[in-house]
Amino acid sequence: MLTNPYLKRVYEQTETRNKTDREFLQAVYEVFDSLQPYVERHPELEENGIMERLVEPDRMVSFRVAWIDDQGKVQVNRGYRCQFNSAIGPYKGGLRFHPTVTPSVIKFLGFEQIFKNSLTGLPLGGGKGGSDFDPKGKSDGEVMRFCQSFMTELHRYIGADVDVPAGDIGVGGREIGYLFGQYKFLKNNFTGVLTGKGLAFGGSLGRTEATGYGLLYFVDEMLRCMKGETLAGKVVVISGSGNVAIYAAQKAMQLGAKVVAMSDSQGYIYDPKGIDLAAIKQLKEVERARIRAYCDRVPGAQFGSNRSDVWKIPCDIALPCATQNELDADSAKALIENGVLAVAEGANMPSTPEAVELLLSHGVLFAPAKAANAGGVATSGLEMSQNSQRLGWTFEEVDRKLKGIMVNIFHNAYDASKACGREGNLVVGANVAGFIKVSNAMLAEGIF
Ligand code: NDP
Ligand code: 2IT
Repeated sequence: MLTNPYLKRVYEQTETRNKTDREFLQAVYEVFDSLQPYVERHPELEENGIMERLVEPDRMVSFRVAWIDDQGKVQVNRGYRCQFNSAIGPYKGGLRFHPTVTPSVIKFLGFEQIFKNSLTGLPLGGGKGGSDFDPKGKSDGEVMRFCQSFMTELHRYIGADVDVPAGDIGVGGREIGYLFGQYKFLKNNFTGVLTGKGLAFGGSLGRTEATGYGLLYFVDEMLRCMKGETLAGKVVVISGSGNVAIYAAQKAMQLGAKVVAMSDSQGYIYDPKGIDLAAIKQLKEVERARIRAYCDRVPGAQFGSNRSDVWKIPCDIALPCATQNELDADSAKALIENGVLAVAEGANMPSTPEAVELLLSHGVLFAPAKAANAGGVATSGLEMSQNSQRLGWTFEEVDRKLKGIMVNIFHNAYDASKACGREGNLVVGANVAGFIKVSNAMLAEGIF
């Protein structure tokens, strides 16, 4: 509960100003709650209005995206870019194309990104963008025309040293390619303005795998340091079957775990012998099909149409890798009853506050998104470095750096939790560790 008068006052102002922005308020509340002991010891934060400034984005643009579908009909979507905070580097964060995208979703993601990017140790500010466009069921031509139109407006606001977007839900290699092409065409300028690019035009080896791999490097270190355990022989359940979920599954298997379930928005599959990842990749990366089809191809697998039932499958490690608020109190209870050892968030804010509370109070190791899924943006930062150098590093070099960054993030969050008297609470640790660097930079840079 918020008891600190300064944080309480700023939170109430934020509520008044963002009345209907449920996800954004949820993200702000969690960060403020974690920061109470730190804010109490640092009166200069209130004196300099740090929290008031932190919750108000530097700017947020909203724009019309008109495009022509395959029937020749004009379609209109809404696009957004939220440039939240640039205290420690150029704005950096993904673009999400999904029908559920609203200003609240973009602001919550942009706000989380500030602290996540700070935790990577790289000079990256926080931002996010996207559109309510749904790439599902669209032809490549339609996706291209949408991306071109989206970039026709977005290009005014971004740049390699200003704001560097990347992928998120619904934005993968195909979309980044079209967006990059249009930026280059409009500006007549070949620059690292987006990350997650194809390898032929400035992309980094390892970026595709980075979020999922990074998540498992974090889990591996957390298990080792907090429980003296490893991933070998552990049973893992993963929600989602997109970019993050697939490479989380791949690394979990490489580290000796057995992944028995994955999902999409239409349901989940349970394969007690262990998921055949090649079949998932074929379905999701090549055919863009529904996960249900896995059961037609792999004997012995079962399908369930209620996607949240995936958390009822007994497991040692649960990795929510789909979307926000997908793991609620009932799901947390089911996981706890089945003896789950750790929950680590590959998605952004996938666990509801009630679920987080239950997991922590039952001694489940809990790795919060802004620490555990930071490997994606960290590797985007490495892509930016390679672009600036006009060099490309080997997969091994990128992967080694990614692992080092994830191990560091775990220790920084763990040490910060200890310093706050909440040892092992990585929610508190990650929020405090991410915040300190950003607030120190804001204090040094003056008021604006
Ligand atoms: P993808 O678009 O590749 O995959 C998204 C997956 O989540 C799909 O399986 C999708 O199912 C499912 N999903 C999406 N929306 C919903 C919903 N409303 N309900 C249920 N399932 C849903 O996205 P990513 O893998 O890139 O992103 C997944 C999560 O990870 C997001 O929270 C994102 O913000 C976060 N993240 C991504 C990073 C990255 O580098 N890509 C970095 C850090 C975090 P379906 O296909 O049926 O829609
Ligand atoms: O949520 C995230 O960190 C991302 N979608 C990745 C952002 C990035 O800039 O690579």
